[in-house]
Amino acid sequence: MSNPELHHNRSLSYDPDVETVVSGIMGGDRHMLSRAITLIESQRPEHERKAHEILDRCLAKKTTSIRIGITGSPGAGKSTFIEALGEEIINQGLKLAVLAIDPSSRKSKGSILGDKARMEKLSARKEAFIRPTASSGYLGGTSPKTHETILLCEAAGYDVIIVETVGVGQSEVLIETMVDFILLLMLPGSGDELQGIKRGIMEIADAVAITKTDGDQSNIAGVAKAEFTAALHMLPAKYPFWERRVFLTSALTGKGVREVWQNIQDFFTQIRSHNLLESQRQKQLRQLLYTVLEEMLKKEFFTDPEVIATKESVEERVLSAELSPFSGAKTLLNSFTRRR
Ligand SMILES: Nc1nc2c(ncn2[C@@H]2O[C@H](COP(=O)(O)OP(=O)(O)O)[C@@H](O)[C@H]2O)c(=O)[nH]1
Ligand SMILES: [Mg+2]
Repeated sequence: MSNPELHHNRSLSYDPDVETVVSGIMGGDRHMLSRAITLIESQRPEHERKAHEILDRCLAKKTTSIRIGITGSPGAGKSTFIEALGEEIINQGLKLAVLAIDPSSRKSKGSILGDKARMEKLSARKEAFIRPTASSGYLGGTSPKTHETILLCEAAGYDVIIVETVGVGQSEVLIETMVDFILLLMLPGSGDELQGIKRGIMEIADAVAITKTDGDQSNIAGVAKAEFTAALHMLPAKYPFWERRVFLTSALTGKGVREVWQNIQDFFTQIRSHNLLESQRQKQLRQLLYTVLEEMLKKEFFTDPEVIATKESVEERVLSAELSPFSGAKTLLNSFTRRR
């Protein structure tokens, strides 16, 4: 059983029922948790059905966790920082789940292994569950499936859940719908970027950590800190009770890591004392409901035989200006609803 691939194949042929998976998850069996996540990620309808049965059952166990999103450019040091932060967290006696989402993993499986290797020490701890996930085509890698995975991890008793995501374009808006605290990681030399694309991410960040401030980077790090602090002050406050701070950190030396964890804990103390955590979670669930509904509708629509049969001719008529895009869309929608 030394060959992991062999083990993998054998475990696939073993197909436990919903009951077994659910009680496994709730009993802290990480193999059952992994299996359920694989079902969630599967595109096969019978897997999806089973996954949702499992999820429904798991929701019965009302649990809350500290949900943290860690975002930043590729190479900013996210995985390495999570390894350091994770040590801090589990040393406090907490159970930690890390959902590491790497958009590049679509192309090469290597980067998934790379991330897991970067969190090698954490992977070895029984208090930590690390799940590298392919991004399945979503910007930044987060999808409704990530949210479902978070819910499963909560049922499995994880106290803290970290989602690692790449901050590109709209993805951070999605991450905001599933975590409570967003930590933005920036390289010390990246102050110039403040003018441009990072603004969107800055707006949703609850704290900023400047990474790799060890060795030669120490000098420019101080400048970067001042720049980021000033930039944060220009942005409208996310919460009236929360002042966003900038930390100088190094995952290599451990500098600033404890302070960041303290800051995150302070945030949760505050948001709980303002009774906002519960309402925030409800807002997130409502958003998830409609995001998933939209996806389901789209899928139903585009796989509908009537729509498929009509699509080409409608498209031709629109392209030859015989039909406006609006009338074309209406025609297609009618062919979809007529049969219902
Ligand atoms: N000097 C230094 N290098 C770091 C630090 N954190 C990460 N790195 C290096 O930066 C590279 C990218 O790190 P990684 O965690 O994979 O970044 P990610 O793509 O944001 O997850 C790796 O080669 C790390 O060894 C740090 O605190 N100090
Ligand atoms: Mg990474």
